[in-house]
Formats: sequence, C-alpha cells, structure tokens
Amino acid sequence: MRKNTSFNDRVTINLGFDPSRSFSETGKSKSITRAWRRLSSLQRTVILLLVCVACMCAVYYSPVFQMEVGRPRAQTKDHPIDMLPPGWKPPEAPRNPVVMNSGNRDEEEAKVVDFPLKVDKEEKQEQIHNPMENKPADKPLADQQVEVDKSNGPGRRFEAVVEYDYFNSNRQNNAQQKAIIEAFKECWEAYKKHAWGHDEFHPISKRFSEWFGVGLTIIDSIDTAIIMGLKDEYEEAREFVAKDLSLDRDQDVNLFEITIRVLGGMLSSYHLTGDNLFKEKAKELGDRLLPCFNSPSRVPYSDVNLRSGVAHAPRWGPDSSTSEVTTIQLEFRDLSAVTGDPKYREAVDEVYSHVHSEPKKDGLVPIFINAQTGKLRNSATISVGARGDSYYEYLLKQWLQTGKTEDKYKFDYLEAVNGMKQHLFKKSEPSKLTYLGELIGGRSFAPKMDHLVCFMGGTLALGQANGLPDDHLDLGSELTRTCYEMYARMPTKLSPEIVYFNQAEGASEDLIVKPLDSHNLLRPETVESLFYLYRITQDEKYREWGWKIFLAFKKYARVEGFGYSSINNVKNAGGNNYRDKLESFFLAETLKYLYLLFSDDPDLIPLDKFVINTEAHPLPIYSKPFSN
Ligand code: DMJ
Repeated sequence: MRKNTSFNDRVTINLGFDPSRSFSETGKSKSITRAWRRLSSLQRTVILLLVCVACMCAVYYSPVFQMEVGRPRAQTKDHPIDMLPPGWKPPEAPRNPVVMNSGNRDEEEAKVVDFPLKVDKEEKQEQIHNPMENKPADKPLADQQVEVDKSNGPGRRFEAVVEYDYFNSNRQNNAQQKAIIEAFKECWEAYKKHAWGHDEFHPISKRFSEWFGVGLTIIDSIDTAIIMGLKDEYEEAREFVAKDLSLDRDQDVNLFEITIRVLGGMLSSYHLTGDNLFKEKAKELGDRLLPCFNSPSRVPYSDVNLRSGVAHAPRWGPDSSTSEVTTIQLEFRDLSAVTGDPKYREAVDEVYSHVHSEPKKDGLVPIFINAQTGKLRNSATISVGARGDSYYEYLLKQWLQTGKTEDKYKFDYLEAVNGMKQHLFKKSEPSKLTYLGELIGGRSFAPKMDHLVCFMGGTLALGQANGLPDDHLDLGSELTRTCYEMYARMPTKLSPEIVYFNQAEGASEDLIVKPLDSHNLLRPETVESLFYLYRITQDEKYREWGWKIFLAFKKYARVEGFGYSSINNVKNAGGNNYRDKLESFFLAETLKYLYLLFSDDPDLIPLDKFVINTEAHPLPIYSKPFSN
C-alpha cells in the first residue's frame, strides 16, 4: 500500500491495482476526491477526527488487545447460586485431609538431578513443640484453635487463634531453612540500609521506589519474619508500623494489590501475634478502601485515593481485572470477623454473588469485568494466568475459610476445574508436559502459559486434600512438574515469565520462550505449589526441586551483600543479567514457601487451621458460617 500526497492536501490511498485497467474504480476514486474537495475544512476535520476515533476503538477492542467489544455472546449456561455443576459427584470416600502419598510416578525424574541435593535427612530436627507453652503475653489464651463468638448487636465478631510460639529460642532449623533465612536476612539488611520505609528496593542501583508509599516491603514481609522466628526483624517492622506508617496519604492505590499485600499482611500479623496494633491498622486500611465499592454495579473500581476516597477505573481502560475484584474476599471477610463489623464482608460478598450470577464458559471467566455495568467482558481472553488466576484460587480458599460451610464456592470451583479440563488443559510435544493454555478472545486456544499459572498445581492438590476428586491431585502434580521443567530446562535453571508449548508432533523441544517473555521476577507460584504438594504427599521430589530452584536463585539472582534482584533473561547464564528490582513478594511469598517447604514441623502453619491468601499471608479458617 502506498501513500501519495498532492498540493491540495488531498490524501488518496493507492491500493496497488493498475489505474489504466480499472476505469470504474478510478472513476469512483475521482468522485470521492471531488466530493471531499467540496467539503469545508471544518467538515473535513470532523470527518478525519471521526475516522481516527473509529480506528482507535477498533484497535483497542480488537482480540489482540483482549478487549474487543462485540455484544455479549450467547452463553453456555445460567449459573444460579447453590446449584451443583453438571457432572459434579461427591467424593467416593473420605480421605485423609492433609497427608496423602501420590506414588512414585516421577521417580525417574528425580534420578536425573544434575547437582547434588543437599537435603540431609539427618539434619531434620524433630520439633519439640507444645502449643500451650510460652504464649506471648498479649495473646488470648487458646487451645489449638479458639473461636470467640462475640455476638453483640448486629455484627458478629469471632476470632480464630492458632497458638504457636514463633520466637521460641529452642526452635531448630535444618540446613536448607538456615540458607533460606540467610537469603531473607540479606535482603532485609540491604533494604533497611538503602530503602527503609519505602515500597521497593533496587539492589543494583541501591535506590528505592514508591508504589503506594506505605513501606510495602516491610509490611509484606512481617509474617515471613514471624514464621521464620526472626524476632529482631519482626520488632523493627512492628516499630515501623507503630510509629511511621501513615495511611492518610493523598495517594491512589490499586485495591487488589494493597488488599492482598498490606491488608493481608496486617491481618496475618495480627493472627500470628495477637497484637492489636495490626488489627487497628487493618481496620483503618479497610475503611479507606471501601469507597472502591461505590460503583453502579457494586463491582469495585480498580483504584482509590487513600485520603479522598475517590475511586476510579484503571487509567489504561474502562474495565477492572476479573481476578482483582474476586481476590479481596478472604481479607475483607477476615476483617469483618476480627472487627465484628459486617460491612467489609458484605461489600465483597456482593461482588462474589454478582460474578457468580454472570454467565460463564463452563465455569471459566474472561479476564475483564466492567465496574459500571458489572458485566464480564465475554470477548476477553480466558486465562488462569494474569488477570484471571486468583479468581479460581479464591473460590477454593473461600470455601476453606468458611470451614466448608458455604458450598457455593466449592461448586463454582469444581465447575471451573471441569471447564479447565474441557478447554485449557493440554499436553505438549514431545514430552507430553501438562499445561494450562488460554482462550484468546474467549474462543481460540493459545498454547501459552504464564508462570503465574503455576499456583494452580498447589491449589488443585489442596482441594483434593480437602475431599475434592483425586484426579485434581494428579492434574496438580502434573502441572507442577511442568512448572519445574520451566526452570530446569533453562540455562540459568530459572523459569521465564511466559512460555509457549509446542503442540506439533515431531517437535524437538516442548518449551518456546520469546525474547520479551524471558525475564524472571523472583515469582513464588512454583515453589508455592511445591510446598502444598510436599505437605500433602510427603514426596521428597518436591523438596529436591525446591532446593534446586533456591540454588538457581542464589546463583543468578543474588547480588552479593544486597539481596536478590529480578533478572532479564533466563537463557543468559553468562552474567550482566540483573533487572534491578527486589519485588516484595520475594520476601512475602517465595522465601516463605521455601522455608515452609523444608519445615518438618506440622504445627507451623497447619493447613487445616490456616488458609493462605494469594500473597502468602496465612489467615485462620473459621468453622462457622459468616452470615448472621
Ligand atoms: C503476587 O502479588 C501474588 O501472588 C498475586 O496473586 C500474583 N502475583 C504476585 C506474585 O507473582
């Protein structure tokens, strides 16, 4: 296509055909040109503007941008609350809720490890722990778990407390746990020296950056310090929260991110220590976030100003991400439980009920939802990765948080897993690795998987351990094996952010990594799944894999003396690869899951007492329904 300009400022588009042989087209072109010249310049400007706007809309809503408009398509089914999804069957027999061996199908896999695993069984320390001994003074006396029902007025307040003496000086760590603690401390010290009180640390430039301006790295890390038994670091963090943290800021924040990281971090710190400081801060933050829900549909806007309460859609488009509006429920529900004020839970329950009633594709949701209309954008991509991921995670976890008393979450989850089996689970060539692809525009399958998807292996295993079908554990272990391969097959032994899977028979390698997807942000999802799978199956291979991943982080992401940095290219094992950012989730999640993976102490964050939020902040499981 060629573009010609004339002296009359006319713009004609020559489509490449021969003018001499296309008389009628040329005639049409001339008459269009004549008509155009007869227009006033104002008319021409208006027409050009309209054409520009139309073009921009077409691009913006095209499937490529995963936001195409189109009328909502005819849907697969209606989705009333509390209806069993088709094909759902109750589990045949009750199973051991937590520990279960899955067999040795991956024995061969474990044999091909290429550097010696340093899990020394003899070093495992037997934990001598009496949950009733050495209770912190300000913590309510409790048995293993106590729920204090303080029904008083309209709200219902009850607090689940799981006793554990985190700072017991007799606590023993094995060699792997010690190495992981060392990594945490190195990051902490560097952050303390160069970025204290700021959101994120950049270990190469030794600078900091702000996102919400709340000391994000500190708050996201507090419960990791507690779980690792790091008293000094915990006390430094507590002092920051008590003296320096101000939430009265003229600052726009993302509702989802601040909820999972800061509200979740405050609530879990409260539950682990019983210290009211964290509860008060959590309440203050919850109150400042509530204006997000004042949308016409009650589906929250993505952002809110902490001081003014002015909430709005994201700057880049009209929609909220589906995973974002559906991944705040654990935290807001817990906030209602500990404050006795139902308003937080009611706000997020309404969002869940709304999304629940929206039509879906066999339980799967598009990744965008409009806060004005409350409509899921049915022409958007369906993915268990970015913007879709934790919708599925929180279906299962809400069912667990409510002590399995609210089955609507379970049914939605089961339907979604069936939808994944139907539309998203595939096997790659040549190694038949199980992966979860995407439906672009809600329709066309793409063999693409974000590292973010790797949480799903652990979630599937957790569901099975709580009585959901056995094949969930099989799928979860297969998917997690694929996630491990995403690390093991790279020159740095670290996973890229996104992989594409070969589907063609005869292909020589399963994984394809595009240059723009080759970075690693120190994400937690794979080690998170390794933690769940180890807890549930006790299969040592998960520890072997976790240790290899930790060593690879240490080799390629560590900035000696300054902690860890995300890296640019997992295919470059040759150095000069740093991206210069320590994400707060490395401390909040990656190192916490690794530490717990190597813990032999069944009383440290037991999975029948805690549900762990999507940022790895443990919240208690309640055994009573939440509704009054
Ligand atoms: C974390 O903030 C949470 O795990 C979230 O659910 C997904 N993204 C990051 C970690 O990768």
